[in-house]
Amino acid sequence: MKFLAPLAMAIAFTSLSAPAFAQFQKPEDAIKYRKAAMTVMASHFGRVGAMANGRVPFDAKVAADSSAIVETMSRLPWEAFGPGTDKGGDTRALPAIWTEQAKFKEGADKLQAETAKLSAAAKTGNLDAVKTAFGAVGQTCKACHDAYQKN
Ligand code: ASC
Repeated sequence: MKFLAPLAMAIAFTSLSAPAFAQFQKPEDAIKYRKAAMTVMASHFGRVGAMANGRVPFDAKVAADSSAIVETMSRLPWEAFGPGTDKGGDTRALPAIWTEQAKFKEGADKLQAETAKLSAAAKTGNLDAVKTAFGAVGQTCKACHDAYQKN
């Protein structure tokens, strides 16, 4: 099996050095990918929200695990907004994403910063800290959705 190693390395290197969006064969694949990341993020954010809003009892481990998933997911959607992925699938992404790339990236960066704070807060096991960080993440979600997502 040793002879496979150079091949595996070549494949790994090629995929790492290619532009990030090149991994998607067609726009529909990118659209599905970014929506899947958003779906997982929203599901786990919702679990934290249920605790932050007192709808379910606070469970520090569930909050920490879900917040860590939210943080990880918040890094994923962006490479799937590459050129040409504004259409070609079922998407509510607005054209402004591609005409305001710097501003869109600011929003993406802000989300990642705020979800990192949520994850850090959840690790402390302090519900008040989770509530504060949850609110900040929610506002960040909303600001971008208001600007860049069709209702
Ligand atoms: C969620 C979710 C969003 C955000 C947003 C916050 O749980 O799915 O899109 O929070 O509603 O305002």
